[in-house]
Amino acid sequence: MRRSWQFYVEFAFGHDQIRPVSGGFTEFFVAGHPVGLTIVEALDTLYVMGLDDELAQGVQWIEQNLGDFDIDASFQVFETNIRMVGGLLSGYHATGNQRLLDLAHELADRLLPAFTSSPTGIPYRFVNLRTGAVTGKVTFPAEIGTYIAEFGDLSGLVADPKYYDIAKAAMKATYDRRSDIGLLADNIDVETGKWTSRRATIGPPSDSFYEYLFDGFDLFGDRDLKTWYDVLTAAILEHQSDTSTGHLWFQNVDFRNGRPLDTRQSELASFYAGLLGQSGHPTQARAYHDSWKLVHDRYPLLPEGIDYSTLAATRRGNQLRPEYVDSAFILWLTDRTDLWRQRGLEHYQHMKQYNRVRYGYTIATDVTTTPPALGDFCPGYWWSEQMKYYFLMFANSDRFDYANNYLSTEGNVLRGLL
Ligand code: DMJ
Repeated sequence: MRRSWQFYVEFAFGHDQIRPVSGGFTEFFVAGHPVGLTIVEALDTLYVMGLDDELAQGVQWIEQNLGDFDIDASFQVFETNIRMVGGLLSGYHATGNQRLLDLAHELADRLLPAFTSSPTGIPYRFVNLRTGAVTGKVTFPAEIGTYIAEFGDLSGLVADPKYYDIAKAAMKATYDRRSDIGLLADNIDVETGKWTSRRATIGPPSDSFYEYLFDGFDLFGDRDLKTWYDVLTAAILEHQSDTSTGHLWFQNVDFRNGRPLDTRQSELASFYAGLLGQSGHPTQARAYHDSWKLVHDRYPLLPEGIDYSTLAATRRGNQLRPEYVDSAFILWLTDRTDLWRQRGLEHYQHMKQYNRVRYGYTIATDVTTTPPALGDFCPGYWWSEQMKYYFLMFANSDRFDYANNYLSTEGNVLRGLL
């Protein structure tokens, strides 16, 4: 982490992401409008690791350069929330620096038109941070329902319930449109509230909708969210579980009748093992993580997508993804079985062996070759997610409450920093 940070500072400081092979950089939200994404993502990871000089350097850059978010450009509401609002909030929890909270507050305010200008309460996908103009009227469950952790935390910190309420209303508007068998489809029109697809999936673009129903209950004790989570999860377990290969997978089905559609599974869906474990389904959690372990045994790095009937890679790259070790970390926190640390260690060792390049860690473009072919890009979440999970599993950190904590979908610690 320290080595990668130093290269980021040397070659890309203030830009959203480093290109760790060439020493270049790239922006995540809008070309020409860097917002220091890597710095914001890294703050609480630097804190738990005790990298206090690097943390101070990052906070100083924010104080000196992130004056406000008065930017005349369209930002993706979901990504801005989980990465920037969440990163600033976890940075605030780590440091107590009021400027970080003020920036999170201001940015959340600039996202609000996505919700308030929607006739259904389901947010538009993009908002111009200066003008509040919205675009993107077909959206997805994850982009509708991944706000309650950050917005709820903000509501508590600034004593204004409106952020929590607006996030919960968007989730309810989606939950209320579940099918008769209790499933959600994965595309919906913001303005009409009508589904524009029939596919139910636990992977993207639905994944973190389910995560934040449970998380909203976990963080705020909201029983409505727990009921909605339980109803949708019961339907998923009934209609989407597929053990025909001898291993547990979650098939994509028609949300109206449960008819199987295909056996494709995104790597991002591996997060679901952790969610099942957290929410009282340990048997399925173990079985689903075991299924992904089979994939991990076959490829040096997990492919972005597989067909689980054959384990063939349907998408050959790997965007330096954290989900497998995210689940291992959550499951280890849940039951402290050492198996999960072994899986985390193996994931880490493979990353060190295959993804490490001159100026940090990079994505792979093809995991089916030996060694994997690499790209030239380190995503922001790498700084917030897997580096924190690996570290916390082995560090016995005195800056993290292992018994009472909350990590967001982006790995931002919103409860449990000591
Ligand atoms: C992260 O930005 C978050 O975990 C999000 O919920 C989806 N996945 C990416 C990383 O793969």
